Amino acid sequence: MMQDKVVLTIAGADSSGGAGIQADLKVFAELGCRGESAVTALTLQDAGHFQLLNPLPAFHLRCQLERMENLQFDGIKIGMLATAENVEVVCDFLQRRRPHWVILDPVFRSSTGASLLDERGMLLLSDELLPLVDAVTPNLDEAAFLIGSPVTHIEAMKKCALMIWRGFDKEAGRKKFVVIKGGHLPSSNSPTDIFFDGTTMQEITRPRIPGGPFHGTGCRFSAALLAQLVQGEAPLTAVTKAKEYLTSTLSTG
Ligand code: PXL
Repeated sequence: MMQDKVVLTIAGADSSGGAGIQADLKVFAELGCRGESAVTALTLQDAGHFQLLNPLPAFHLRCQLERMENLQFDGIKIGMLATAENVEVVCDFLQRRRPHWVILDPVFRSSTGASLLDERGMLLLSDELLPLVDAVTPNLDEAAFLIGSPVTHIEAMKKCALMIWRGFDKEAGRKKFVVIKGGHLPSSNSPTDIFFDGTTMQEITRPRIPGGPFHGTGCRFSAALLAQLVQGEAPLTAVTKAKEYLTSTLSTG
């Protein structure tokens, strides 16, 4: 397969392979992109258990990114950052180099409840990093943190999408958008995600994939979304195609 688009993931390494860097690189390859990576932290985990988190020193992350000065990226995906210092490094990097698409998956906790970003990091991500990116893909808890109030139903998700969108720096030539993932909405067999790009507010409802919850779903969704965007899909189509990709890979294992 031709892999002419080059994408970078900045994220944690997952020893179980289901989330983080390992998952992102698999998705990029499956969807026809060449993936590069910069590691922010090492994790030790296996099915359902999060055992250890070792953030990398920010200097190490900075060096990894500096080594990529000569590569041309079509897109960047930002996942788990672990520390405020790593958030600062990524902000610096984006001030100097920003490809057409930068997606932020604001990872705060693992599905098993472990903290994946320190408190100052969460604030910095919200205040400094989020305005710079082109798209953000929070789940309900992450969305609630970003706006400072609970998000528990569809109308609240729409209001939240609008508030988050208003927090983006508006930049000529960039079509920024928000996707709020409703997978944790109570008792829904067909969860709804909300898409908002400043003009279109769209509900996207799909049947829940049987057999879940699945580890690393959020990582794989945002990686697939980036792959679609850099290959020229419009944002809303990219979101629906990324969801279809997830459904097909999760249901086939
Ligand atoms: O899904 C959140 C996530 C992101 N990145 C890494 C992870 C996890 C969850 O465990 O380990 C590296």
